[in-house]
Amino acid sequence: MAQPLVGIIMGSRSDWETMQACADILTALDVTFEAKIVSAHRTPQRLYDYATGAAERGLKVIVAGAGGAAHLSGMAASMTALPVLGVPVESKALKGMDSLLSIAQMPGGIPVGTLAIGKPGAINAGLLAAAILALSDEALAGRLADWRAAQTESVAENPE
Ligand code: RP5
Repeated sequence: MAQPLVGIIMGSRSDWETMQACADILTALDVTFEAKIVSAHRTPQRLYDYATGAAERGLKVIVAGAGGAAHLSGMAASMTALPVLGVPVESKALKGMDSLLSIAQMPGGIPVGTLAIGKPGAINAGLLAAAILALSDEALAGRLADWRAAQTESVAENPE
C-alpha cells in the first residue's frame, strides 16, 4: 500500500456519504489517502492518537468532516501542525449552519481552513489538499491543472 499523504477523518459513518466526494477527487488526481472514522466526542482517545501521530506517519494534510457540534477539525488542529481542512457536514436539525460555525469560529492561533457545507465543501477540500501537495510535486500540479482545464472545457456556453 502506498503511503497516504492525506488523512480524511469524519465524526461518524453517516458522514461518509459527504466525505466520499473528497476521496473521489483525491482518487481522480492520484493522491494517496486514508479514510477513518474518528469522533471528537465518541472516540476522543482515537482522535488524540490520530492527530498526534499524523505527521510522524507521513500524512501531509488532514481533511476533517463532521456535523452538528463539529469539534473534530479544531481539536485535530490543536494537536498537529499539519494543515487541517474542515468540512461542515449538513446536519438534519440546522442544515449544517451549526457545523459551519463550529468549524469556522476557531480562536486565533489554531487555524482550520473551513470549506462550504456538504459535498461542495468535501470536493473543494480534496482540491485544496491536492493544491497544497502540488506545491512540492510538479507531476501533481500538472494533473491538477489538467483537471481544472477539463472542468472549464465541460462548461457549455449555451444553456440549451
Ligand atoms: C457528528 O454528529 C458526526 O460528525 C455526524 O455528522 C453527526 C451525526 O452522527 P450520527 O448520529 O449519524 O452518528 O458527530
